[in-house]
Amino acid sequence: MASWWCWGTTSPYAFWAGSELNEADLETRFRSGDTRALARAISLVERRDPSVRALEATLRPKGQAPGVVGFTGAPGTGKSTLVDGVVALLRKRENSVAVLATDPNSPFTGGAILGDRIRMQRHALDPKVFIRSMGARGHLGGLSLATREAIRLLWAFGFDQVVIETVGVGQSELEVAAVADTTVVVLTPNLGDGVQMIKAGILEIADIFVVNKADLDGHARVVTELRSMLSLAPKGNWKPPILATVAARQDGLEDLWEAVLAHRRHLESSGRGRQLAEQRLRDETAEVAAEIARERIRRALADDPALSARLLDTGTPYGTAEEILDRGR
Ligand SMILES: Nc1nc2c(ncn2[C@@H]2O[C@H](COP(=O)(O)OP(=O)(O)OP(=O)(O)O)[C@@H](O)[C@H]2O)c(=O)[nH]1
Ligand SMILES: [Mg+2]
Repeated sequence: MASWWCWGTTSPYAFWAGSELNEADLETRFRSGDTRALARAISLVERRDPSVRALEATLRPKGQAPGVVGFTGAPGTGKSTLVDGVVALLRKRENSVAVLATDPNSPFTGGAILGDRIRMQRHALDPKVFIRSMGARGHLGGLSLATREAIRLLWAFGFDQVVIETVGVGQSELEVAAVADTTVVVLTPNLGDGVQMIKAGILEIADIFVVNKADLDGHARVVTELRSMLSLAPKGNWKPPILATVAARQDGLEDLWEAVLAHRRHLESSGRGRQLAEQRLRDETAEVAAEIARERIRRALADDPALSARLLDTGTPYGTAEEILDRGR
């Protein structure tokens, strides 16, 4: 099937996603381990294409969920370089690994090549490594929902580990914390006025701090300031460790991964991991419900000019929304 034909037959995005698979093929090829089918499914999720709901029902994850670790921090702190090193380390340990580079301010990428993928180029030919960029500009809460669904697809596909890199702007740090089991906050010695520059909210989401670029001046100062700042934080069961790395030389990565594993053990033994997973499922269900409701209301207003006219006349969005939802499907 020529890809231009997809424009008229399936979702127009099928063309953009660079795939000429139909939905039945997609499922079969996904199951057979074809990474192009996985990439296509993630494109559907990224665009919030409703056809993915059917796919989700058939591609139920099995077995052990992959460990999900998220890296966040200001632009240029070395997140991609760290992730590249972590991928290399995991491959040495025979783990398969998927990397999602998420940017809430980018348009849908459709998997297009971003700088992050170039930085991780050395893994491009490894069939046990899957690297994918995701964006969600213009979609309300779209990125965390899309990322969660993408993680579920990666789970169904059989990946052992999922690593997420989020560009540290706006709400994205909080979004990564909402989907990852372990959140690594990456800082550097170039922190301007020091640790006070750290944005509000970031201390709370960090399970592990990495002060990268330990080869640069000012590194020790950042570590000391961070340590004293953390000593003031309320004591929880988990005390976030502060690690030094030189990602550019792959220094400190073994310790970083050991800290991730220690945090996972903590999640497991304290029962916190299970609580978080349950909470995430509840949140996700609420987000999906909102998405379905929005779609239904938009469709009802488009299909029913009388209702639309009444809404304009009465100016009662709340009542109109309830009326549409009460109608059922
Ligand atoms: N001196 C030094 N430079 C580093 C180190 N790690 C990374 N860099 C450099 O820092 C720059 C930014 O690295 P990236 O890995 O792209 O940083 P990032 O956080 O992914 O950047 P964004 O994705 O744009 O937010 C690159 O030029 C890296 O080579 C390090 O440990 N020391
Ligand atoms: Mg990056």
